[in-house]
Amino acid sequence: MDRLCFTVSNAVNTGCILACNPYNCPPYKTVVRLAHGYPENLSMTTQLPSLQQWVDEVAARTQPNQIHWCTGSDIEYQKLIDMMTADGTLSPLDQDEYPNCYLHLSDPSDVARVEHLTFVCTKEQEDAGPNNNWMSPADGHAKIDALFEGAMKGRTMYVIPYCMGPIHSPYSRCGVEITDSPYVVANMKLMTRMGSEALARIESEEKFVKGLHSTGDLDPERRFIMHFPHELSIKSFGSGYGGNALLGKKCHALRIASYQARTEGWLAEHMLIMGVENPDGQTHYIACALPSACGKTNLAMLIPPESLPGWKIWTLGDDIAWLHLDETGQLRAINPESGFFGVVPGTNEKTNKNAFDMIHRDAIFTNVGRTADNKPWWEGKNVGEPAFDWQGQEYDPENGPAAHPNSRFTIAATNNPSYSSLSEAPEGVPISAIVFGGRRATVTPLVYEAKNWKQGVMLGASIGSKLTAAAAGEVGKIRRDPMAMKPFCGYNFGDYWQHWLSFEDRTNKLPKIFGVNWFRQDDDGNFLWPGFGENLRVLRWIIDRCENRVGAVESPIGLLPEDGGIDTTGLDLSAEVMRALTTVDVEHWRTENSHFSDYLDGYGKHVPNALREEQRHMAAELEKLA
Ligand code: SAT
Ligand code: MN
Repeated sequence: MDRLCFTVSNAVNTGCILACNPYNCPPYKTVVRLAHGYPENLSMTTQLPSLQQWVDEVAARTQPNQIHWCTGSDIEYQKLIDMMTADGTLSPLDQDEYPNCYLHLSDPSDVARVEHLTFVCTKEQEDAGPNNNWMSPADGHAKIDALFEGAMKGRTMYVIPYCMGPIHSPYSRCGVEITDSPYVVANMKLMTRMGSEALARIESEEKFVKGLHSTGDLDPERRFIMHFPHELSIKSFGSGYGGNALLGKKCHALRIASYQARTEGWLAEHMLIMGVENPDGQTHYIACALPSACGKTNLAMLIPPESLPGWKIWTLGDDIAWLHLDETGQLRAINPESGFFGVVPGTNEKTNKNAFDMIHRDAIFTNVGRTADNKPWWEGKNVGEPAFDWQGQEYDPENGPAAHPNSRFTIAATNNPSYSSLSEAPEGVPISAIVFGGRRATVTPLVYEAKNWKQGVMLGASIGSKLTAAAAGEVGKIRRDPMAMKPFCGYNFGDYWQHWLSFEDRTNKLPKIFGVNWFRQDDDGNFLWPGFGENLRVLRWIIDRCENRVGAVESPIGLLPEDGGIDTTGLDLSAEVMRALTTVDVEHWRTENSHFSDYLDGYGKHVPNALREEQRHMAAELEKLA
């Protein structure tokens, strides 16, 4: 059972106790505001002087035609959609089969995150760490402020107050994004709790992350995404793409929040959150980190295969988790977002039926193709034929795929058939297991378990994965992506690993940590594991391990499934393949360990001793088997 109810101290949700909230936030001040809630609110202001002053300063610099304070109402959303439809920013799709769905085609140079143009601006470079591009705050401001001069002339400046996380959760944090893009406003409406209620909380707390965004002229030479963690501020110029422009998402909820989380004692992670309910009605909550475009959305919405009757999956989030210890020492998760910004290609009835059904209404599609009868089309849809590609040209396979590989859908989380109403629980859900994964053709087993928290932190820190189309760059190259946070940790990774390790000193109830890899391939490039719904078999093993129901085999990298430990009934998988998926290749792992050691060297004195000791211990254990 997964409803708005919870057990406070138990990692297993065994049923509904009471929909009470032990973490009640203090009541917010009631703010009387003339235009509060009006859809037409060009004159609306705030009673928070620091916010008003910032808005005035931005307006003076960017010189917009008008200022619109967003209420977050449905009427406001519809007006924006109508306006963008009229000016061609959006095209309505076939409203019979895709009611309330629209297509946006972006500038061809603006289709992914731009990591090389993304900076963390701290006083000392080593605070940002080798994992980030760095600029001093003074240089960062100077560089980007120059671009903002007069940038909103002739445009409307939108002020978007938003809350990341349930509006009354003490774990939530607020921000205000100023943007000149109505597309960003519409996406923020689907992805966050934005508008009047968020503004009321901001006015009460008097603390918020400041995010300033302009699409500028989309010139890649005049594009920067700057973060100022010490000032809790973000400035983004020259891109309209999700991860660069929806500032509540990667910029706030990961880069700035990871910095905030370190100082406040929690974790902001690139993780999905899902509930796995067994046939007895017990639900375990799992947080799983996978790099961008490695299937977090598919896993979070998994549909159990027929061979596992009675199991259910509940989705709380597909991208970001904020993890806190409660007063009993239990790790709890909230999803700061309230919508999905998912990869479209490959989504079909088989791979992700929930997503496939869900995106048939109320969705904004970005950079997919279209059929002749105006339905969205993408590679792997398995229905219809493309007539136009993602650049609006007549489809010609010579020009590449019809949908851009990083084309996306944006949709409110409540549209998901497997939506968990616990997504709104202020206290979040208790986490039974943390899972780290990557996209690796070799080396990493299908699943393995860390023997303890320290080994688990090393497991997460040593994740490597093939680059995907979610970031501009060399697709397919393996890179280290610790905790799937390489593009998103707002401070020095060495200090971040130390922060992770420190949780062990604060509680004895930490969840177990696991590694997964759905992407092992044979010499001919065929995937060894069927993936998708069948991944539930692996989750079941993980839960059985959490419940001490099954044994495991010791190895230098952690604990592996015993023969037959993962139920493969009904799968066409030979014992030999299963063994290949669940054994440690000592030579591969010696190389892997040595690469990881070199990688740690790059973080110098910031590498925690405990992490270095774990790495050396694994090397010694592997040596014994060599
Ligand atoms: O960065 S986005 O949020 O646009 C998508 C991703 O890469 O995870
Ligand atoms: Mn992501």
